[in-house]
Amino acid sequence: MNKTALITGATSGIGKAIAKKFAENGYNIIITGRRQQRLTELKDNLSTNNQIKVLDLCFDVRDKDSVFSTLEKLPASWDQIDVLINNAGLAVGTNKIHEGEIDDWERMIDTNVKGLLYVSRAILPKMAAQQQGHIINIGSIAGKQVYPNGNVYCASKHAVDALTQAMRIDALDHNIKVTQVSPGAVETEFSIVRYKGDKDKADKVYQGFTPLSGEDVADVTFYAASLPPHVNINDLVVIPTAQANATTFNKSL
Ligand code: NDP
Ligand code: 8X3
Repeated sequence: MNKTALITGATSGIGKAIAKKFAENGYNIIITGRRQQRLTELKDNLSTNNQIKVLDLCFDVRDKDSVFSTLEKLPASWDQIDVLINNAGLAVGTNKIHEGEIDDWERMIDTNVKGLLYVSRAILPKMAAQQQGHIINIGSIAGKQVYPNGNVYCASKHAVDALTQAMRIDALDHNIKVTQVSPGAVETEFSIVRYKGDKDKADKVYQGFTPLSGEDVADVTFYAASLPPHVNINDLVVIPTAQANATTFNKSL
């Protein structure tokens, strides 16, 4: 029987690549995001090209009522979720804290921290009841280090790091694996969102070195999900070869 993976934020970048990777490897997949048209296109593409089923669910992870009403009433054939990939997230703005936009802070905390908690709270009881499951949280190098002007985004990803550790402790008795995948620079729509649509600024982030692609992160995420039942990767930092840490790049290669 096919396993099922639920991927949040599958309309773009890392989440879309993860959906494709799991679909190509025989998982039935639940894809979520706020942009219905992209979900529909991805669903059509993945179900045409793979012998699997795809369920698309359009909701905002910040909307507590939508998250619970959607995920607690999944059709019976979708109710066993083997892998949850908490990927939906964003950075918005690069202001220093004393010049920070409160709305930017709320978007990041509500999405990256509270949204991840809502989705996990809806799915974890199902995994606990079935005495198996795997939660994979997409953290970041920003959850390992704080860098200039990263303030609230870094704090939100440090929270993901802490919540990953907490989930692993709390879910241990239910045979649930919990993994964090923490990427460095990945070229997606991430920087366009961070720079609020300024494509020139976004493009500059990835100039002079080869960043990761969404597919690179999808490969390591799928590897973490493919290990034998007794083996778990707790934490996996995946970074471009030309990046040593959050702020140190070799742009001369
Ligand atoms: P993208 O902007 O390309 O994709 C972000 C995804 O998150 C989209 O599918 C978007 O869907 C979804 N999303 C954002 N806000 C919400 C929301 N409120 N409700 C539901 N879905 C939402 O960026 P990435 O693929 O790069 O980012 C994916 C994850 O990877 C994020 O958690 C990010 O922090 C993390 N990350 C990214 C890195 C990078 O350098 N790119 C490095 C390290 C970590 P939609 O807009 O349709 O709702
Ligand atoms: C995204 C990578 O370095 O911009 O999480 O924080 S970074």
